[in-house]
Amino acid sequence: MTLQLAPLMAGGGFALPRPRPRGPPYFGRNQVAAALHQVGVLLELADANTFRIRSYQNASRTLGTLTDDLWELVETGRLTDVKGIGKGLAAGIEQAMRDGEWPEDWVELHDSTPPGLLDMLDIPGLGPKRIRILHEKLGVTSVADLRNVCEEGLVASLKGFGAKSQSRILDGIDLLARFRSRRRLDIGLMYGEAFQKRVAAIPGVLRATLAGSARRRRETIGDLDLVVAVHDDDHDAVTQAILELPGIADVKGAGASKVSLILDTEIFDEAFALPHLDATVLDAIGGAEYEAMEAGGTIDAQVRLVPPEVEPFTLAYFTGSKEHNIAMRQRAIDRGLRLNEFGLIPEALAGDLKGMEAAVHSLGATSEEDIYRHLDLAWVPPELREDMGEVTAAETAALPTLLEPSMVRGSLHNHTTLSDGEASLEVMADAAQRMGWSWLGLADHSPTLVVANGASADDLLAQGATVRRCNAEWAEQGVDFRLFHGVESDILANGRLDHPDNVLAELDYVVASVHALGRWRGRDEQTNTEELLKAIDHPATTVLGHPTGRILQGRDGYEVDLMAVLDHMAEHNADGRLKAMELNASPYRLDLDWRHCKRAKELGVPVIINPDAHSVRGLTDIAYGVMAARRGWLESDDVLNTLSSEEMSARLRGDNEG
Ligand code: DGT
Ligand code: CA
Ligand code: ZN
Repeated sequence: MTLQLAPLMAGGGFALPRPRPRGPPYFGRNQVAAALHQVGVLLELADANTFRIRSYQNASRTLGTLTDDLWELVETGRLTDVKGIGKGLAAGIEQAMRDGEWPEDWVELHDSTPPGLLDMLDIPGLGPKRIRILHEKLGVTSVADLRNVCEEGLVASLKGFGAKSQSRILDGIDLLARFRSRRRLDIGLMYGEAFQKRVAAIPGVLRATLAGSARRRRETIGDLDLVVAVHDDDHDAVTQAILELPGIADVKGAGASKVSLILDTEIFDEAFALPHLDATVLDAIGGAEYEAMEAGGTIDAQVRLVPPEVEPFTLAYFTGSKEHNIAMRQRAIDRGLRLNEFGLIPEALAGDLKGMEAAVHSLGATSEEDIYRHLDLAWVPPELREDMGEVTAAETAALPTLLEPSMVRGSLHNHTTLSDGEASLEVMADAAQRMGWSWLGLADHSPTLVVANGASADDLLAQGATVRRCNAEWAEQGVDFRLFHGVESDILANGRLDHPDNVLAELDYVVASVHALGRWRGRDEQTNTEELLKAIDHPATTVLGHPTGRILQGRDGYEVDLMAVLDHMAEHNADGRLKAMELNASPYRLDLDWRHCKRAKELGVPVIINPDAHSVRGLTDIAYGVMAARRGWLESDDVLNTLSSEEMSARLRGDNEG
């Protein structure tokens, strides 16, 4: 199935790009290529002459990879030298770039096409030709219509479609809805950091900082917020430079202090690529269709440009969360102050003044710390700004000293080629050492999980022999590194574990995980919770892996009372039996949710942040786990990852004897 990779696919909608506020040129090369592509698609929807469709498609493709400066070609009258651009197209392009207006027939084509058909273009696997057929034969005019006729089975009986493509269209509609709404943290941060770097490098920019949910490290991001400090004199030039950055797919608006943009993958220096994913995860989020969608994806970004003396207030405001802001504003009001994105202003001085005019009376701040200090508070790390008790903690010097990525010395749940990992034990161990870790736990899949190439007991025990040999070598060479040998044992019916007890007893630890999600998701919370408690009670169980099975933007977890599970684990730990809760660090999971991290901490249940790595690169997912842990208020002592190899070894041994 081919995917429609429209330049302005997700979030961008299917509309002709808007002109830049100042020109000429009013449009850049990418925007012209996008417009040509759109016209090609619209002509196809309208069942136009094939040659005409081709000419737009080819011109779009040529411009997409053109290395010459397009505007220079226009100005020197050499546009028709470009292969595939005839006189007619050249005239249209020139007019658009000079005057900021697309040719009338292009606009007319857009206006005459039902908007619902354009929406359908974003459904992965559905091209204009098939949309036209669906429209003509079944009268479909919207995505909702399309869902209905698919559910009624009408698409399956259409010539050239069939049951398979009908169910694929339904999957595509679901995928699109999820993809459009919010983006996972890893993707959002990739765009956000690339954009931040490009803006920070613009002459005249004093500081550019990512704010919003990206700065708070929420597990999904709605849109990016960038706060830019710039002197008034440089304001216009900086705005213009931002609009000309690579990767700006469209400009939704550019006002005095706010620029709204759509970013696409050209923002990245290198070709956009997703890391290797474990097959179950990839399947849950849409498989190859999802990968292609991500490669052609976009994200919205709001940029705020303010003078440096206002910037700390703007940064604090747009970092949010809204709930944290409300709590802060109330605290300011209690002190006769007005807090907003422009300043912290004594009400008595502000009077009827508004916005920046009132802000000239603001208390001074050179950083966020100053704002918090004015309100008798310690600075609150962005990850905690959710109105979950952080304001009170900041008042009473009770804020946690949050876990830092550099404190991590190892993790317990990682895969090798023994099951479905990409790298051998040796390569994974080497990568962990290069990350500065002192230990690494191997937990390959157990036999029941055939799809993940679960290893037999014999193979598992042979891996144990290799682990012991490696550990002996490192000890001899005085290398502070060791492997721990575990397994990711599938939780079977009735809370039993995969592998016989005598095999499990040979291991340093066991990560018990649910993988048979079909069974678990079809059941009630109480039954699931009871089975999970049984699995935890097994003497071999050390860690509960990805506790809810959720895949962000993919599928909900199974129903389970995690508070009860945490209570139960707390009892074990109080009795000296190590039962740790995994915080699965994969940005696709972040399971344990940060809200439950806070509860684990309160109960004294140790958390282990695990990348669930299936490759060397997968180990670096630990960073997302640390972000989630910070949102959950976790400190060094709350997680097992910060233990030395000696300490970790002792904890695991204690577990075996207990
Ligand atoms: P997102 O984009 O949905 O992932 O989440 P945020 O937190 O980035 O929210 P966004 O982009 O709507 O706005 C950025 C920040 O601006 C938000 O965290 C707090 C602040 N903000 C926006 N609207 C309001 C509001 O109506 N009241 C207050 N107090 N703050 C607001
Ligand atoms: Ca946002
Ligand atoms: Zn795993």
